[in-house]
Amino acid sequence: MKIEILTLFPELVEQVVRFGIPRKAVEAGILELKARDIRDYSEDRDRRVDDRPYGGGPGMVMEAEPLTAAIAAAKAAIGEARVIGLSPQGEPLTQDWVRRLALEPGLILLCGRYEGPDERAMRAVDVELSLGDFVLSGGELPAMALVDAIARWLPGALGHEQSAPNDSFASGLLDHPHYTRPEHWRGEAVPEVLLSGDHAKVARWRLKQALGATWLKRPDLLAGLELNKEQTRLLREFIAEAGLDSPDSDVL
Ligand code: 9D3
Repeated sequence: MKIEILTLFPELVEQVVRFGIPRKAVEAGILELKARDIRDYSEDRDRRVDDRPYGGGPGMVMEAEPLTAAIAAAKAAIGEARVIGLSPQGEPLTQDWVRRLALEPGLILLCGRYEGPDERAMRAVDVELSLGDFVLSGGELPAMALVDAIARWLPGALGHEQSAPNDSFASGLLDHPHYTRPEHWRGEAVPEVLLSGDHAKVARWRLKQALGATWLKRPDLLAGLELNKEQTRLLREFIAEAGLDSPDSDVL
C-alpha cells in the first residue's frame, strides 16, 4: 500500500513509520509512506498557503490552489487513489473504515490546518473522516492514527501470527482482562481459570469478561450486536456474579 500524506508538517507525520508495526510494514515492503509538503505547491514567493477568510472572522483559510496541486502531484506519484480529508466535519473513523481502506492499493491523506481548506478544494476530496468530537490543531495526528490502524491490517505486518481479526474491535466487543507474572501481587491473585491449562474454559472465561466489560463500559456497542445463546448465558452469569445491574439493561 502506498500512502501520501499532504501536510504543512511533513517531519511530524513521518514519525509514524519510525516505530512499531508501521515501521515493520515499511521494512517488509508492504507499506510506503511519503509526506508531501503543501508549501512546495505555494504560488507565493514566501511559500504562503493561507489567506484571510472572505466574510471576515478569526483565523486563516488554506488556499485551494496549493492543496489541489499537491493532490495532483500525489496522484502522479502513486496513481489514481482515494483522497481522504482528515476533518472535524468528517464521518467518525471506525474499524470498518480501517479494514476497507487497508484493501486499497494507494491512499492520499489531506491534513488541514488553521480553519481548514477553502471549500472549493473539497471537490478533490472523496471522503472526510474524523477521530471524534474533540478539537485538535490539525489533521496530522488523525492521519498518523489512520496509518497506524491500516498498517495492522496489511498482510504480514503483525510479527507473530497474531492477527488483526483477533483485535477486540473485530468482534465488536471490548477486550478481556490480561494477567502476567507474578501469580500473586499486592494481595491479588490471578484468576484460577487462567492457570488451569483448560483452553476451552479459558476461552469461555475471556468471552464472558469481554461481554461483561462491554456491558459495563460500552452498552452502546452491545446494543448493536446480536448475541447468540452461549454469549447471552455468559453475560447473564457475569451480571449475576458482579451483583450489578446495567446502566442499560434492556440489551438483554
Ligand atoms: C477551533 C477551530 N474550529 C472553529 C470553531 C474549527 C476547527 C478547525 C480545524 C477545529 C479543528 C480543526 C483541526 N482539526 C482537524 O483537522 C481534525 C480533527 C479534530 O480536530 N478532531 C477530531 N478529528 C479530527 S480529523 C482532523
